[in-house]
Amino acid sequence: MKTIDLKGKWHLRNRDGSWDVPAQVPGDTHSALLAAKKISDPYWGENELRLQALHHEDWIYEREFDISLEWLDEESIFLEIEGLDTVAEIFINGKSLARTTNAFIRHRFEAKTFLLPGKNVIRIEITSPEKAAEAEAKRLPYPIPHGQFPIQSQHRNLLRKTQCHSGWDWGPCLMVSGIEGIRLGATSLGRIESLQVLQEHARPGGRGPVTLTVRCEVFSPKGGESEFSVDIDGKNQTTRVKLGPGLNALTQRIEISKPRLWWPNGHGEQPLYPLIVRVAGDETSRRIGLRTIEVVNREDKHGLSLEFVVNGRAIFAKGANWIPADALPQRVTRASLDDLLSSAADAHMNMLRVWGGGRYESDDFYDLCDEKGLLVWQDFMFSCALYPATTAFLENVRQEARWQVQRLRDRACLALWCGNNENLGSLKWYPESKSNRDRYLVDYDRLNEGVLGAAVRELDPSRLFWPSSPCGGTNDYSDCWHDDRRGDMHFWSVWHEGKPFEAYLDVKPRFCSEFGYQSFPSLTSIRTYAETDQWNVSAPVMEHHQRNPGGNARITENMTRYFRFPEGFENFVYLSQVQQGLAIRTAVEHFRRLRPICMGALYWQLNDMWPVASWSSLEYGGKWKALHYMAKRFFAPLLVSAVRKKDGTIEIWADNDTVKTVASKVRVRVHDFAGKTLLTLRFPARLRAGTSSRLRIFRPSELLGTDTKTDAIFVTIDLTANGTQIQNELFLTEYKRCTLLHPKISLTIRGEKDGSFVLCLQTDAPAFFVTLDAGEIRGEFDDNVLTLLQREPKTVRFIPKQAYGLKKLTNGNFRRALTVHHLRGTYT
Ligand code: BMA
Repeated sequence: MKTIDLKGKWHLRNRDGSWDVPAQVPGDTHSALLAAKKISDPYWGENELRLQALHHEDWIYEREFDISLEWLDEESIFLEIEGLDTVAEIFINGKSLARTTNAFIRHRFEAKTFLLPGKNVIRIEITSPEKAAEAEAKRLPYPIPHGQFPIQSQHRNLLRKTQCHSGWDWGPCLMVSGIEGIRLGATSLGRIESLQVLQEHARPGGRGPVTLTVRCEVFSPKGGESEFSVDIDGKNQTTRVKLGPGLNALTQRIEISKPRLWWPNGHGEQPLYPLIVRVAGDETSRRIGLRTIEVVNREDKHGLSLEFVVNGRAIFAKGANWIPADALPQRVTRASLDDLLSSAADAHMNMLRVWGGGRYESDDFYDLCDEKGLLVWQDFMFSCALYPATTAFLENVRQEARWQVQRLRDRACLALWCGNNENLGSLKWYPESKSNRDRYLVDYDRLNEGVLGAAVRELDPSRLFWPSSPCGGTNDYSDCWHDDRRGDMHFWSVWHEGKPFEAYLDVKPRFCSEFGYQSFPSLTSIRTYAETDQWNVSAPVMEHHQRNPGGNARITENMTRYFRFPEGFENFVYLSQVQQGLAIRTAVEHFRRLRPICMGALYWQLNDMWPVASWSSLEYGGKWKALHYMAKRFFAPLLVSAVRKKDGTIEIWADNDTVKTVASKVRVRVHDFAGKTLLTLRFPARLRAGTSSRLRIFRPSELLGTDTKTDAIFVTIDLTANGTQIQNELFLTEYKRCTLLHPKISLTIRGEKDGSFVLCLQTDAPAFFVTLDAGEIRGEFDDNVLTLLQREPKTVRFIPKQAYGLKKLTNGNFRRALTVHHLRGTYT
């Protein structure tokens, strides 16, 4: 097959021609206007508000291309276009070729009769998304409501585009339009339309061979004969096939006798076998990870389980929710995705949920998840809204679902399909659906089971279609937001209902797919959107970069619950991150202790799409917040934790998420705030693989004696195994009640040959949440947010990200950029 790639330079203009700028494809309208200096940075200050008028513009993309006479001899010439966002009409040489209404479909349109030898012009007219959505709303027989966020474009649920472009409680309202991929193909014999690679494991998780069934659909304009070859694992298998006009289904089976299995991060390696299929002069490739994956969804004495089993091994899912990496799609690169996903893997995550208000991610994203062992919980792109069930809408979604399932089903990382985010629960949000639940529930079911579920059952039957997140299981239409017994749970009582962190301990989710707590991004990030005169939590720009109404007040109020109020903006920002980390640590440690009742903890949310106060652990640009450093510890394969129960007893727990039994030594120490160790207890602990175990229960008097108060001490727990030590700590009352000494922290820095810096930290009094920040210098510490004790120096390493435009980083400029914060430093 011959192809002409039409990516590259295009022209973009609005309908009246008042804007006419060069544009990139792949790319988006706003990025093109920004590059041409026609608009100001949408992320700075309150600029976003001034850009809302753009949403009423229609956009016209145009470019020229050449077609040779030889091309026109081919039987079929087609235009392939992907990620055309959203309501558009495509013209070639002034004649209308097609109309599209879905950004999530790859289209192929026959175009031969539109083309001329020599110069041709392609023009794509995109209707203003806001106007298109309004027009759809007018056509509806009854209103279909959707969630409202502070800055919101209306009726986004009527358009098949990234739902959060219309504004979210962490995202700007930038209704971008654009194109992701576009090319022409020409063939006389045929082209590959779809591929599916099924795996049969002789012994799941065992050493037996794996048989692959390669199914290929080939479209041939008029039929003919071809070779059909499959290459994998050094083998080639070729047959001769006859193609009839139209779609042809071809199959080959091929055996891999000594398979190397693909495992989620932390459980083993991620070997990927390149597979190449060639037929009818066309070629396509995949990288196949050999593994079985099941979702166990069983009634048991606790309710209904939700557990991922890979190669026969139950996996505790550790991870977070993923949102689009940038509000301006053009800015997302493979490198920026790699950076975010590497950070996820470094924090021992093994699963990400591609959340339904975003987009089906790019091939780069799934390639990287395959490589890093990050399982993907894949939502269909429907979120926090009701959706129409008109014939046209359902047909549009049917094509989308079929395309996306076919596109992603061979991915090793793909773990499950989920119908939507919170749509079931949202039936209870709107007056319309509260007063006529039947009508909206029927619509919901037509779309969800009738279209999405049906597509999965037909095209990817081995994977579970999970109806919604959260959900109590197939055929359960109840609102299970507060039900911790069944399926997956979104537990939001701590953030959205303002309950204390301890409320996490009151639930026993089977799988917690959302729970979150907000913080501010670092000063480095704040500097990219606010002048220093705005560096105040209730200044207009700081409020603008907070999309959850009441969010800044909640962060502030909670600080008064646990901490002495921090002085100054810098301390406030730092403490907001510590607070967020503590909230999520409380939840995750608890969920891991609940194993095997609970088998997954995906916090809300991994990343940000612009610089903003949010629930993310990685701020926009990828810098780690305190939470991400804490996640690296609370998601680590070995975890030791302590918890104070309501009756005052103190429990010590360990979770072994490795595949081997671990012999460990545990040391529990009680210290006063001057740093004196009042008590030391040591005991061995055998930790069975894949289990969580309670190692000890202490009555308060056993640790405190009879006259020590809870505000006079803190507890450290060290667990030593396989030559390494992990540490955790427990306060027995709120931090604000404890009289902390002012520690003097000293720091030495040594530059290493490999460009990293080794830092050694020492203190003269206990210091808590000691957090290093390298400011503008991109990179991460291998450990951070530390507890420091006298005579127990800690060494950490800073690894700069050379790939991110770093010039010369010396000891001197590293030291100058470095700041150190700790809890006692936040007040005088
Ligand atoms: C959820 C998500 C998002 C939202 C987040 C924070 O439940 O599904 O829609 O952004 O909470 O409120």
